[in-house]
Amino acid sequence: MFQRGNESALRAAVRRTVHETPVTDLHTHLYAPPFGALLLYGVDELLTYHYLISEVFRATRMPYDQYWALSKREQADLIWKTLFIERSPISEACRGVITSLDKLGLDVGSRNLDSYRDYFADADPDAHVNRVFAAANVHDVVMTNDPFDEVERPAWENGYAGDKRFHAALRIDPLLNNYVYASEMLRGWGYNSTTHVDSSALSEVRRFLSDRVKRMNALYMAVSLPPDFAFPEDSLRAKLIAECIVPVAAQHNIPFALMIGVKRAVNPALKLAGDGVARADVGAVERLCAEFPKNKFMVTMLARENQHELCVAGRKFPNLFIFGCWWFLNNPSLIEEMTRMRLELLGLSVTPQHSDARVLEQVIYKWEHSRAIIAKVLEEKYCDLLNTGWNVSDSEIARDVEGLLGGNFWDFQQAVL
Ligand code: HDL
Ligand code: ZN
Repeated sequence: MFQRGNESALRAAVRRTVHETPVTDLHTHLYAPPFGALLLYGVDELLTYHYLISEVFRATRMPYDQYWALSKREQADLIWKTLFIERSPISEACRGVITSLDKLGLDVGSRNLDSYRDYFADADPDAHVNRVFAAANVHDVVMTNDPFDEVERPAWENGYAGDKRFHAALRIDPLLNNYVYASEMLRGWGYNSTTHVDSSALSEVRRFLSDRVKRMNALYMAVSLPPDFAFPEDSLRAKLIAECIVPVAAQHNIPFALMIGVKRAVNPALKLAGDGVARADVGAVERLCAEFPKNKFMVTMLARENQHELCVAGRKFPNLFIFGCWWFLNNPSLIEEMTRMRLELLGLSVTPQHSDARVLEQVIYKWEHSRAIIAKVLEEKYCDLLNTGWNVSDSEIARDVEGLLGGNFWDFQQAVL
C-alpha cells in the first residue's frame, strides 16, 4: 500500500504496471496472416506509411506522379533519405519507425536501411506476428473488416476460421456514405436491396448486416463519418443508422462505433495520405445516445476541438464509450492533453488509446509511446490521491490499468444495458 511520502515508489509501480499490462488494441488496420498481402510488415511498409508520405512531400519537390511511379522500395529509399538522413526524424511518425526498429533489436545507430530489410526479408508472418506482439506487449487486436473490400472478401469466402490474436470489426463506410454503390454490391450477393429505400430494402440491409456480424463474429460495427455528420437528419444515412445499424447492433448486443470528423480526399493526389480533419457536432452523438439508450455507442472524434465536449457528453450518457487518440491526435502533446482531460472528467471509464496500426510493427511504437504518456498522467493522478491521505495499493493500480488497456472495452462490448 502506497501512502503519503511514497510518491517515487508509487510512480515506479505505475510505470512498471502500465508497461507490463498486455493491451487489447481495439482499432487497427492489421490483418491475421491468412489475409495474405493485406498483413503489411517490414521496414519498407513502415517507411511508406501514409503519414510519412504526406510528410515527405513537404520536404521534396518531386511531383506526385513521379513519386507514385516509384516502386515501394524506391519510395522507402526516398523517404528514408529525405526525412531520416537529410533531416532528423523528429516527427511522431518518423520517430515511430526508429522506436519499432530499436525495440526489435536492430542497430538503429547504423542507419543501414538494407540491414533492416535483411532482418524482415524471410520472416514467417505467423511467427513474426507473435514476435511483434510480444515486443509491443499487445495481447490481441481488432481488425477493420470491410465486406465491400474486393481484396479482403476472398479470405472470408474461403473459410477463414478466425485467429484469437485478431478480432473482427464490421466496417460499413460504403453502406452509410455511398449507399447506391453498396446497394448494387448487396444485390450481387443475393440481397434484394434497392436504391429506393423502402421497408423491404431496409429489411434486406438488416439481413446483410446480421449475416456479416455472424460470419465475422464482429465485436462491433464501425463507420467513419464526415464533420457534417448529423443526427437525426432527413437523410438516407440517418435512416440506415436508425432502422438498420441500431436494431442489428441491439440484436447482437454489440456496439456501433462512430469515428467522426474526417474530411476525405482534401488532397486527392496524396491518395490515402490526402484526408483532413474538421470539427464536428457532438450534438449528433448526444441525440443518438439519447434516442437509443439501450444501444451501445463507441465514439472517437478526430478534431482536437471536439474532445472536451465529447468528454462532457460521456458524463451524460452511460451508453457512450469514448476511445482513442485517433490519427492526427495520436501525438504525444495531444495524447497527454486528452488523457488528462478524460481521467479528470470520466475517471477510469474510457479506453484512452488505440493504435490504428496499418503496418504490423507500428503496434510497437504506438504502444511504447502511448504507454509512457498514460503512465505519466496516471502517476500524477495517484500522487494527487496520496496527497489527500488516500492510500493506493499495487493491486488497485493493476486493476485500474488493466481496465484502461483493454478491460473497459471488453466490459462495454459485453454489457447488456
Ligand atoms: O478511417 C479510419 O479508420 C482511419 O483510421 C483511416 O484508416 C486513416 O487512414 C488512418 O490510418 N488513420 O490512422
Ligand atoms: Zn483507422
